This record gives sequence, C-alpha cells and structure tokens, in this order.
Amino acid sequence: MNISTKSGYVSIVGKTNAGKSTLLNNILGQKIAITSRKPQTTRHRFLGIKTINQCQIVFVDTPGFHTGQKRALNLHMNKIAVNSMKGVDIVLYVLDGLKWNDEDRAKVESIPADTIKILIINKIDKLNDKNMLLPFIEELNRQNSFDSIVPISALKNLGVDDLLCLIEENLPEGEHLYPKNQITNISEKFLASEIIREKCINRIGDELPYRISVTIENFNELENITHINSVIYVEKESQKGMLIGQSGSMLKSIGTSSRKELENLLDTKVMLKTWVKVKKGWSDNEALLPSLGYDLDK
Ligand SMILES: Nc1nc2c(ncn2[C@@H]2O[C@H](COP(=O)(O)OP(=O)(O)OP(=O)(O)O)[C@@H](O)[C@H]2O)c(=O)[nH]1
Ligand SMILES: [Mg+2]
Repeated sequence: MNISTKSGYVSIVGKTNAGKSTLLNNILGQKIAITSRKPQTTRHRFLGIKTINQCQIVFVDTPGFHTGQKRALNLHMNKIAVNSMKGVDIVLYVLDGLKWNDEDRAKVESIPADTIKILIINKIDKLNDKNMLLPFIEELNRQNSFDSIVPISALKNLGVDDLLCLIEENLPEGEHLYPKNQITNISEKFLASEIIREKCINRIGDELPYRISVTIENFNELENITHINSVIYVEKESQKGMLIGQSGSMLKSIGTSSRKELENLLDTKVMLKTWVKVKKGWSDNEALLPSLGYDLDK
C-alpha cells in the first residue's frame, strides 16, 4: 500500500521573548534552543525536525523581532527573522500573551500571501484575566487574515498537541526532507557554545548578555571524555572583569553548570576550559561578526 507522506517548513517568528524557542524545545521533547527571561536570546536560524509517522514538520527557530537597537548584530538578527518568513509553508507568529501592536500587524502583513498564517497566543498560563482571551481573538480575526489563532502555553504544555494536529492538517504532501531520526541541523559544537552563552546570560546583569559571544576553539571527542575549549568574547576590559567575577567565581560557576549540562547532553564526561577575551566593539562591527559565527548571508 502506498501511504502518502507529508512534509514542510514551519517558521516560528515573533517579537523577542515571546517563547518561540521554548515552544520548539517542548515540541521536540529535547532542548536544542537556549531560552531565557531576557530578550534577544536566539541569534541564529536553525531547524528542529519533528517526524510523526507519515508527517515530517521542519520547524525553523528564529531570532525575535526587536526595535530600537541599531548595532550590526541587531540588524543581522532582525534580517534573519524577516527572511525566515519567506519560502516556508506555514508561519507561526508567536505573541507574548495579549501583546499585539502595529509592529506585529506590519510583520504579519509582510508574510507572502500563499503561506499559511497561524497566530499563536503564548503564555496563557499567566493571563491575569482569562475572560480577555476570547474578545482578543475575535478582534484579531476581524482585523487580520489568519488561517487560525491558537492559544497555548509552551512552558506548561497547554494546547501544543492541538497545534501540532493543526500543522499536520495544513502541511502539503511530499517526501520527507530529513532522515526520520534527525531532530536538528545544528552541531553538538554549536549547541555547546549556546549552552555556555545561556549560563552567562542567566548569571549576569541586564546589559552584558548583548555584549557576549561564545566560540568553541576545540571540540575533541575521545572514547571516554570530550575536551571542549571555549572563548567567551566581551567588548571591554570592564566586562571581562564582571564575567570572571571575584577570584574567578563567576566564570567558575558558568563553567561548572555548562559542563554538567554538556555531560548530560553528550552522555560522556566533559573537560571544559573557558577563557574570556576582549574583542573591542564586536557587536557593532559587521566585519567581525563572521569570525564569531554569524553568517551574514542569511
Ligand atoms: N509563563 C510562561 N512563560 C513562558 C512561556 N513560554 C516561554 N516562557 C518564558 O518566556 C521567556 C522567553 O522564552 P524564550 O523561549 O527564550 O523566548 P524567544 O521567543 O525564543 O526569545 P528570543 O530568542 O529572545 O526571541 C523564558 O523565560 C521562558 O521560560 C509560557 O507559555 N508561559
Ligand atoms: Mg529564542
């Protein structure tokens, strides 16, 4: 019997901090994207692949839209997000609760007409007044042309299964694009750099996360242990001091918690060495971005 297969690309876009990466991790049942309560966490576009029987959904996680910052890195991140809405089968436009404004409307209007548009109202677990939800959905339906509007909580796993069914229904017929066991296109080396960046973001003040970039200089898998050497780049000497902390305490804490998560993830012992270096003004220097892993062609 010839059972037809379905497959397609589904971009997860929206303002920064809406919960896009949390949603992707929840759907995959595995952490491939770092998340944080601070905005602008995701800086790259990458894939999370979910194969359910005959259906293969290729999700695209993207940096969140943000305005007011004009550094080269911010411009690059916004460009990735805009481009990620093109050439896909479905766009999931994710909102942080009931926060919707003209910027969102403009972004949604720029999605190509032949793309299925699903609006996701995320974080419904923390809505103060649940009675606001229905009128909000009705109003958005009146003003826009969404194919569907779906309230969910990515964190508490509410409504996510229904969302997956809806995506499956809307996916075109087609051959699977990736092997059925593949869940992402990112390397363990890249994920290691992201995990270290996440541990930095969680431990430092509100400004420093945007001045940090992590690279992996060596990733050597031996039989019983993986050796990883990483460099955390900052923009100024004073930031280097903050990241290292008193008697190295901050860097030690970042290193220990990164190592533990990496050991879990890679299922092996990890020897992690971390250095902090200054690359003056890297986040606003287009020429330096590629050397830190930002692919400006995207
Ligand atoms: N209460 C609640 N918090 C959520 C939910 N989904 C995500 N969050 C939180 O929202 C914050 C941002 O989540 P992320 O997944 O990093 O958001 P993002 O849209 O990927 O952010 P960027 O990568 O910066 O664009 C984190 O603190 C998450 O734990 C949800 O359904 N409910
Ligand atoms: Mg994200």
